[in-house]
Amino acid sequence: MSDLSTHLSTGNPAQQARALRTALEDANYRYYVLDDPSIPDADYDRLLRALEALEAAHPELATPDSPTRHVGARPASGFSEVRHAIPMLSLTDAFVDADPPAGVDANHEARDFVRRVEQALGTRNPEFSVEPKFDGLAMSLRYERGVLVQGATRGDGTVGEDVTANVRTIKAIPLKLRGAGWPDVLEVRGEVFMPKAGFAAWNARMLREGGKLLANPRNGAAGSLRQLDARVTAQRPLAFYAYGVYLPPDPDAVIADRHSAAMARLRGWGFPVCPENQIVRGIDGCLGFFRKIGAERDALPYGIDGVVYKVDRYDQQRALGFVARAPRWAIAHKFPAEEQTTVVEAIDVQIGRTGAATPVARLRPVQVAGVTVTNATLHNADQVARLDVRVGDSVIVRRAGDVIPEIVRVIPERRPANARPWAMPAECPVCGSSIERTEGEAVARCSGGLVCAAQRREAIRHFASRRAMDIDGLGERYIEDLIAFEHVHSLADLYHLTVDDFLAMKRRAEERDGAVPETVKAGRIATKWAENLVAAIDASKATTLERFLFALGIPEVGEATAKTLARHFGSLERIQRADAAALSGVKDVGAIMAAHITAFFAEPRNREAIAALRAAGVHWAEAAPQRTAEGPLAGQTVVLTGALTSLTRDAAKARLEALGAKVAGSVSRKTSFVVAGEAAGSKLEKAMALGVEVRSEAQLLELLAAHGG
Ligand code: D41
Repeated sequence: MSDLSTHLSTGNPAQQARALRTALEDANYRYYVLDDPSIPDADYDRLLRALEALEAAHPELATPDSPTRHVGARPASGFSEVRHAIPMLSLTDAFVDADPPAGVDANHEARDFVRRVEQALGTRNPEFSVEPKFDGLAMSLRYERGVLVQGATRGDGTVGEDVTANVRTIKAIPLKLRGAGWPDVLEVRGEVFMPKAGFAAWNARMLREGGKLLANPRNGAAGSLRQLDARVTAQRPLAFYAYGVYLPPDPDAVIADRHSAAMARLRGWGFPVCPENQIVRGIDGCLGFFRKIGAERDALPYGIDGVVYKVDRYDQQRALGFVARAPRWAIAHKFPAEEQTTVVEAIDVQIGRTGAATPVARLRPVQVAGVTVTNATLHNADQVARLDVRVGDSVIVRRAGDVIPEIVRVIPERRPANARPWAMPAECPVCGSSIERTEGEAVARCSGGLVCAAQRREAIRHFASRRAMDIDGLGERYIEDLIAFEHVHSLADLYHLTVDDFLAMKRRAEERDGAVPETVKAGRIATKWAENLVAAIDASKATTLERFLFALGIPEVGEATAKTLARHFGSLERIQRADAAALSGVKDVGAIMAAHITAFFAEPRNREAIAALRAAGVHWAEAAPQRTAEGPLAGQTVVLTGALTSLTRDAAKARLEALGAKVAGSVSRKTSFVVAGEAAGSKLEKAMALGVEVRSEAQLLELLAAHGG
């Protein structure tokens, strides 16, 4: 902070203004270009306000390149046209062929591009600069004697719109160049975009304040730049990456002998350049980058719709030249579309473990992002009503990363005349019990409980699963067959299964699936298998209260809650006796969860099931109640997602819990932060959508180290 006070108080006003500007420019450079912030945001704001005050008191000190200009100028009456000194070219697309002819690879368009380049240059495996293709708005920035004088949209490539006032508000764009050696006139081309986190935060704020939501980050960027009042643009979280440079008026003048070296010089002058950019050789290098970025796509902080391959050497670019308005030396290799249209053939209801009735759209099979999609979840009846999806509708389906396919919207023009609105059936399609919906809850549930075969199957499957009772070797397939052939009707039945039961089940399953000849050897192997299973079931009887609680499958009670309840109450009897008020007093247990827990234990069939399990020998050590979590991270809820590289997920969980943090399986508004490992998917998306803080594996390790964990 001594630095800050020095800027504020030393020298005459002109010297003070210069010192403040330098400090602010350095802070912007460290933040946006080096991705290595040097001062806290609060200090930055203080410096900025000091400079604003100084410029207001001494208008003669204000300059067009002052960092205070990042906050926006007065409204303009419209945008004037700008003729680009050097035309802005377009990029040819190469698509992934979802259905290539026999013997042809899906990436044949990209291969053809590289082959043409190699033929024209007479070289094999030339060097390519490869870059993500940002989904934003192309921009041309003109600098004269190192000062930003104009920002223009691409328009038709020849004439664009003058959006200088808006561009000045983007802090990632330097108003003044750093360093030395830049030419008198410089045009930098790049993409203005809205990072995913900024988009999510913006929409979260709009939801709170009742403002207008942005449809997606791309529209967010385009709409923000089209604001007539730059003060509005200044509020929007926009960013910029440079991807091209020209020295007007000569289209062939260069600042280096190759594209990558030119980008490195731009970086030194203060322009953000994407850190993912790489140099590769030939088609194998290009496709390697395409696959790498494709795998990292969901975890990248900005939206991309493909990658761009550019011949790196400028002499080779010149030799290749142009076709129409597009360079022959570059191509955009686009990711397969994440959205497709198809038809809803039926809407079924699936019954889950807790009876939750989930509508599922059965779709005419369609390829989306390289995978055949036949089902899309509709979540609940409200979602069906919101979308107004009907059987027979044409719909747009979306599949992003490893996320479950979803219906984005209906195409109303293609609705058949006889399509009727969908309603949740009154009766369970599996057991015929009534489907009921509690006030204030989005889900409807089959009231059949364990009478319902679907709920029974899911409940037993859940009970035996690894994170619950962990019955080794008793996979889903066997459980289905045990239920189908009526060896198991209840949870406790699992503990009465004999070797003969398993052998009988196996025989019937083999008959059903087409008989396998019975040999003496196969018979011995089968007996050993059945003995192992019976032993595994026996071993699972010794468990813990938290596992048992989780295994019971109480609605809303996940692993983390089961653990909290077990710790808090110490015994099953105390949990059973707790009323809704006592339960709601437990950390992270809300009113709805408390109601589910009391309702579960109030149900005689559930109490009988528990008694039967204990009678069969299921047991655990009970403990004294432990009312509060302790440790430096007490009260924090953390979600781990994606692959961690330096430690296993279980190890990370154990270390966090040792420090008092709770590790939960799903993201909610109550999540303190999400740790995103490699290829993090839907949980990361959800965190960003909810505005929950996201930390990297490196930050997690720092946190653990800081607390000696
Ligand atoms: O990320 C992008 N959207 C991107 C766009 C990129 N990384 N590189 C690009 N390179 C060019 C050339 C090769 C013509 C300088 C581009 C674009 N053009 C472009 N964006 C919109 C139209 C053209």
